[in-house]
Order: sequence, then C-alpha cells, then structure tokens
Amino acid sequence: MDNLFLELKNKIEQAESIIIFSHVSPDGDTLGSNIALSLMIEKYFNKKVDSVYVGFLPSLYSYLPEYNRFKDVQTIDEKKKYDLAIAVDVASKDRLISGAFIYDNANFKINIDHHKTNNGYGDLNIIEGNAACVGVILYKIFTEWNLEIPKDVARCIYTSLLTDTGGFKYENTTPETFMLAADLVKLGVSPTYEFRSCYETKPQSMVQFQAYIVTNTCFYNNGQIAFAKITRSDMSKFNATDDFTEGIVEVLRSSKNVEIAAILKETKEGYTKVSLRSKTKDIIPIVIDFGGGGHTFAAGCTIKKPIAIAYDKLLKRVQSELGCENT
Ligand SMILES: [Mn+2]
Repeated sequence: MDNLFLELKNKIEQAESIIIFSHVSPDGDTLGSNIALSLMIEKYFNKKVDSVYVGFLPSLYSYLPEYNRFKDVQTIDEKKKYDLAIAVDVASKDRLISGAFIYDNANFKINIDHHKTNNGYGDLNIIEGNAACVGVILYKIFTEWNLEIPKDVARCIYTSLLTDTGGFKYENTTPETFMLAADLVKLGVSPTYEFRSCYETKPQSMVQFQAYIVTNTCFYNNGQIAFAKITRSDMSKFNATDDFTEGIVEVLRSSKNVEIAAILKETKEGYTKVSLRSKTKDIIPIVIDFGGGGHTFAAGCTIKKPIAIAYDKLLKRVQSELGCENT
C-alpha cells in the first residue's frame, strides 16, 4: 500500500477526535470530499467526525447526502484540541481563515489536496497535482484500504469530479476521470440526477443577477480579455449570496476570442476577490503576483485594494502576460 495512505489510516485509527475542514467559498470538491471522508471514517473506523466549513456554506450543494452534518467552525470551541485535523482541497492554510487556529492546534495535521501550488503545510501531506479533484485521491485511498464504497459516498465523490472538471470538459478530464465516473455510476450514482441538482436548481434571482453581470462585462484587446466587476451594491440589489457568482467566469470565457476571463468581486472588507480563467495560458504566474494560487487554467487571489484599483492593476498584469497593449 502507498505509504502515505497507510500512514493516513494509522493516524485515523489512533485518533479519538477528528475534524475535517473545507476551504472558504466552498465548491463541490471541497464539500463532496469532506462528506465522503467523514462518512467513511464514521462507518469503517467507528469514530465521530466534525465536518466543518469556514465562512459561508452555499445552499447550492444541499442536495449532497448528509449535507446537514456541516458545522460552522465558529460553533466549535477554539480551545478544543483535536487529535487529528484534516484539510481537503485547501490549497493554502489561509483558505481556512478563522479555522486555521483550530487546525494548527490539533495534535496531528493532514493535508489532502490536488493544487499544484499547495506548499505542504500539514504534518502528513497527500498532494497529487495531477488529480482532477480531491475526490479522485479519496477514491484511490478507499480502494487501497479495500473498503466498499456506499452509494452516498459515491455520490459525494461524483460531485467532486463533476464540478472540478466543469462537467467533464476541462483540461483535467482524462481517461482516469471517465473510468472513475463509470465506477461511481456502477455504485448507483445517477448522472442525470446529480447534474440537475448541481446545475439546474438556481434561484431565479441568481439567473437574473448573472445575466446582469455578464451584460456589464468589459472586453479588451479585441475581446481577448473579459473583466466583470461585482460590487456590494450589485450584490444587494439582487439579494445575492456569495454563491451567486458561481459559473459567471466560465460564461465569459465561452466568448470565442477570450483567452483570459476574470470576475472581480468586492468583499465585505472592501478588498477584491478575483476568479481567473484562461483557455490555453498558464495563469498561475499572474495570481502568484497577487498572493493567490490554484490551477493552470483556473486560479484566484484576493487583492487587498478597493475594486477600482485592483481592476486596473490586474488588467495591466493580464495584458502584459498576453503581450497586449494597455489600451
Ligand atoms: Mn478541487
């Protein structure tokens, strides 16, 4: 057995108290992986697991089995010392925001991730930069442990896979992706049901909000660059929650000439949260310049500047990366 997978098993066996963290602004991978690992530990190791989110928990994923098990990290006593803390899909420790203290305070810290930019902040790091999602890594782990995967767990892993491959269409979609999808469908997952639950249950106001943002997008340099700005007042006009922006940047990238698309969102603190996507260009160097991270064609950062200033800085940086004129 892979040594890291064996060590993970030993650490779980030895632990009395376990907490699993998802990253801030959670997506289908971090939430699906969290539930999948929690359920497997509870079923086969007979231990109680605290599954936590930090910040805001989007209702979009409420179709996931056992979704109600998620606790806000703020409801957990800060002084509580867990035997084991596990972060799933958390590219860097600052993505745990207020949860980082409880994570650090644990006797042993595990980091399971697939972001190439992950610096290995755990005591045990299982990082597979080529895995399409953390769900893929978990499936390998459960298989190596020789454990049967119940349908609920298969559904969570399927959501990890579905969302992190953008519905089996991003560059991380490989033969392994489809093989895993096939295995999960054999375990009882319905692709139609999961797709509809994930992508076709938006509130009407979310559809209208997204249309408004897309309409007001600016295109630069012959349409190679698309920048959408989302202010707090746009958010309040549509009663938007944080998850309302999900998927907008992919719509911008769908324009024929667009090479790099960005959405810039004003945060409550007055900073600017950026989601960046590209078609063929490696955008990691761009987000690294702003203290961010992520994947080759999908990355992000938070620029600690007001949105108008962040917008200009990022636009200049993107233009220079593409060798475009700053017009
Ligand atoms: Mn992921």
